[in-house]
Amino acid sequence: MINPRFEKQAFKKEVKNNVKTLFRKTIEEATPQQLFQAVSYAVKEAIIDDWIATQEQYEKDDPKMVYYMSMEFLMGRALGNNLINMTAYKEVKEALDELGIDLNAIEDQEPDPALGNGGLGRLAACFLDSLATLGYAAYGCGIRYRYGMFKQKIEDGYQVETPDNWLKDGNPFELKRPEYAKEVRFGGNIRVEYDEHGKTHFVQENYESVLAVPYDYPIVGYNNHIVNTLRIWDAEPIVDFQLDSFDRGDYHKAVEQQNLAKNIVEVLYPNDNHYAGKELRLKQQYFFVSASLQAAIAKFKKKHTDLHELPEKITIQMNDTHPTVAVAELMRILLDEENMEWNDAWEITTKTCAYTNHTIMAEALEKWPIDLFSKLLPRVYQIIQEIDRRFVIQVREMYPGNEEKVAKMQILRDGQVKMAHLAIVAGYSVNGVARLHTEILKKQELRDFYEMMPEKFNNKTNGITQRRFLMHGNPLLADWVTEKLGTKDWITDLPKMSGLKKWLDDEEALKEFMSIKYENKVRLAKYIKEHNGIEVDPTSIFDVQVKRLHEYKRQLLNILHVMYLYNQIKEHPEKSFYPRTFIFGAKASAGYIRAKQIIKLINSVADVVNNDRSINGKLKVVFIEDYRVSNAEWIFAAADVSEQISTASKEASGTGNMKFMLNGAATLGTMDGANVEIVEEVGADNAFIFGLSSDEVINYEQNGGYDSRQIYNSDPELKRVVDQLVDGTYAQGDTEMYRDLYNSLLMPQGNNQADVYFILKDFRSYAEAQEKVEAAYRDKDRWAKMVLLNTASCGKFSSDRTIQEYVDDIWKLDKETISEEI
Ligand code: DL6
Repeated sequence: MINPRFEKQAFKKEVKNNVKTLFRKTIEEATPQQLFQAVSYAVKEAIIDDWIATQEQYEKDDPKMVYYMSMEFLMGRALGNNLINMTAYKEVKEALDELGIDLNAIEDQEPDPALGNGGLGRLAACFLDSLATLGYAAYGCGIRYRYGMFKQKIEDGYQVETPDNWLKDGNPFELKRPEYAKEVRFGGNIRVEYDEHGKTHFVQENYESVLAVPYDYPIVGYNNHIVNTLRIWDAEPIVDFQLDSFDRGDYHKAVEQQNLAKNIVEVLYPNDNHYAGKELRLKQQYFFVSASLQAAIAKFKKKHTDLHELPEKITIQMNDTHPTVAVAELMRILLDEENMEWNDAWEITTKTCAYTNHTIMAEALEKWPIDLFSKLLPRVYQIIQEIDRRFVIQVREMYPGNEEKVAKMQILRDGQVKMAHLAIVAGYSVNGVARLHTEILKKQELRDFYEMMPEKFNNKTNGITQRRFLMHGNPLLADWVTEKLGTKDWITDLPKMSGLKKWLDDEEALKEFMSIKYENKVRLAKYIKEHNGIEVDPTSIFDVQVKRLHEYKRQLLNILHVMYLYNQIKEHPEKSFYPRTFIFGAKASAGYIRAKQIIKLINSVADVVNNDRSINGKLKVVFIEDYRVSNAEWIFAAADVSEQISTASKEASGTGNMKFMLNGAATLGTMDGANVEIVEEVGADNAFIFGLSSDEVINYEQNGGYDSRQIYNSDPELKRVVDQLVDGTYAQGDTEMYRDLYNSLLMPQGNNQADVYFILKDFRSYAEAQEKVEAAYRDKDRWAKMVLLNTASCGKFSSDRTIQEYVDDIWKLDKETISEEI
C-alpha cells in the first residue's frame, strides 16, 4: 500500500509548497540545490510519521536496544535510499517528472555524508539499515563532524585534500535535539570526599567542559514503517560567548570553551587502519561515548528503577577500540553518579559491553600514553587502574608465576593504556569480522586472551545492504532479478538470489544479464569521460580496484602488473590481447606519504599508457577522483573483475568484495578476509585465486621475512618493471620520483625488511591469474555463467544475515513490528 504522502498529487503539492515557504520561489525559479531541499523535506514529512510511531511503539514495548557506538558512519546520500526503503522511489520519480524535475539530478545535489574513512564506517551504515529493516531497536551513536572525509582532487597526478563542508547548505534530514544535551568534562583533578556513612566519593574539579548536543537522523527500515535513529553529537560551549562575560572576568574561560567545543567536532581523522595518537582524537572518543552513555542511562531510568536490569535492556557494541573508553565511563556513571558498589557496577558493565575487532594491523592498535590519558580523563583513568589491578590478580591466579603472561595481557603497561585489552577484559563478547580473521585473532594476535576466556570469542562475517548496493546502485539488475525470481523477496532475504541459478543455462537470460552489465559500463564510461576526460571502451574488461589506499591492499601490485602488461603489448604487438580498462579509486590518509606516491604512480602510468597511440587503446588506466559512496554504487555495477589482492592475513574482511559479487563481477583475489568465504560460496572455478596463503605469510613473518632480491634477480620481466620505477619511464626522466617505492620492494643487503607485503613474491602468481581472467572473458558463455553465478551465490553476504547473527549470538534483542496504519 502506498503511503498517502507519496500519492502523486499530494507529493507534488508538498514539494511546491516547500519551495515557496523555504525559498520564496516557484519550481521554475528554484536552483537544483533548492529543489533537492524541497523534495527532501517532503520525504522527511513522511518519514517523521513513521519515526514517531516507531518510537511510541518502542516506548510501549520497551524492547532491548543496541547502542552501536562508532567514531564513523559512512552513510552516503540519504534521499534515494530513504525513498527506496519507503518503497516510494518510482512514485516519487514520476511525480517529480510531472513537475519537470529529474530525481537523479536532484539526488546528485545531496552532499555525500562521509563521516567515515572506509570499510569500518560503511559497515556501521549497512548495519543500521539492516537493524531497522529487521525490526530491531537500535541507536547509532557517533559524532557530527563539521568536516567529514576530505574531498580528493587529483592535480598533476597527486592527491590534494580539500575540506568536505558537507553542512554548508544545511541538512534536511537531521533533527537537532537540544533537550537531550549532556555535559562532558575533561581534565582537572579528582578530590576524594567521605560522606557521613564513611563512603568515598570522587569529585572532579577544575575541569573544562562542553555541551554535547545531539542531532538525530532517521534510519528507515525497508517497507516496515520502522524508523530507528542515528544520533550524532555536536559540541557547543557551556558558557555562552557573551561580551559581558569579559566584565565578570570569564572572558578567558569563555574563549577556551568556545575553542574546545569547536575543535572537538571539527574534523574526522582521515586515517584508516592507522592510529595517530592525537589528544584531540581521544577527546572526540570520550566526548561522544560519554554523551551517548549518559543519554542511554537517562532513557533507561525513565522506565526502570533498578540499574541491575540494565543488561536486559541495553547492549553496547563497540565498533573497534575507538569507543572502548565506554567501559570505564559506564563504570564511572554507575559508581560515581549512581553510587553503586564496584562489584555490582562491574557485573553490569561486563554484561553490557561487547567489542568488535576490525584489524590485525599493528599500526592500527590504539595504545594511549598514560600521561596524556590520565591528564585528560583523570577519573576514567583511576577506574582503568582498578580494572587493571583486579585483572592482573585474575591472570596470576590462573597462571601462577607466569609474569610473561601478565606483561603481555595487562591493560596498563609500558606507559600505555592498551584499549584492545580493556575492551576484551570488560566485554562479554569479542568478535572478528570474517572467519579467517577471527581464527587469526584466536591463534595469533589475541591468543593469550582467547586461551583465558575462550567463551567470549566469536566470528561475525561482515555483510552489506542489498538495498543500497543493488536496488539503488544498479536498478536495471535489481529489476531483472525480481523478474527472473518472480518475487521481490530477495530485497529482505538475499539467499533467495540462489533462485537465479536456474537461469544459468538459459542463453537468453545470460544475454540479458550481460547486456545489463554493458549498460552499466556505458554509464560509468560516461562518468569517466566527464570527470577524467578519458575515453574508455565499454566492451573492454573493466578491471576494478576501489578501496582505501594502503600498502597491505597492494594497489602497487596491480599497477606494477599494468606496467608489465604494457611492456608485453609493446614488445609483442603481434600477440592478441583482450582490451582492458584498469580502474582505480582510492583515498590515501593525508600524512601517508608512500600511499600518496602510489596514487601518483597510478596516474603517471595512466598518462603514459592512455596517450600511447601505438597500443591502439588496448590498455587504459583510470584513476577515479574522490572515490566515495555515491560513485561507488555505479562502479560496482559496472565492474567485470573485482580486485581483492591484499597480502593474505592482512585484510580483516573486506566488504567491497561482497558489493562486486552482488553486482556480477568475478573476484580476483588472495585467500584473505571474506574472500575465503566468497570462494566457498561461488566455487573455486568461478573466482581467480592467487598468491601466498595467510599461513605462509605469517610463517615468513615469524621467520624474518623473505629475500625479494632473489625474485627480482631471477625474473627479468619483473626486474624490468621494478627498474622502470627508477629509470624515468613514468616520471619524465626523473629517476628519483619513485625511488622510495623501488626501495620498499628490494631488500637492502643484510636486511629482510623489504617488500613486507610480498608484492614481488606474489607477482607471478597474480600475472598468471590475470591471464586466466582474460581467457575466461574471451569465452563469453563461460564468463556470463560465472558472473551470474556470483550474483546468485551472494546470499550469505547480506548485512541482514550478519545482524541476525549479532542478535542471536550476542545482543539478544527483541523483534519489533509497527502496524500499517499510521
Ligand atoms: O569490518 C569492516 C572493515 C573490514 O572489512 C576491513 O577489512 C578492515 O580493514 C576494516 N578495518 C578498519 C580498522 N580501522 N581502524 N582503525 O577500518 O574494517
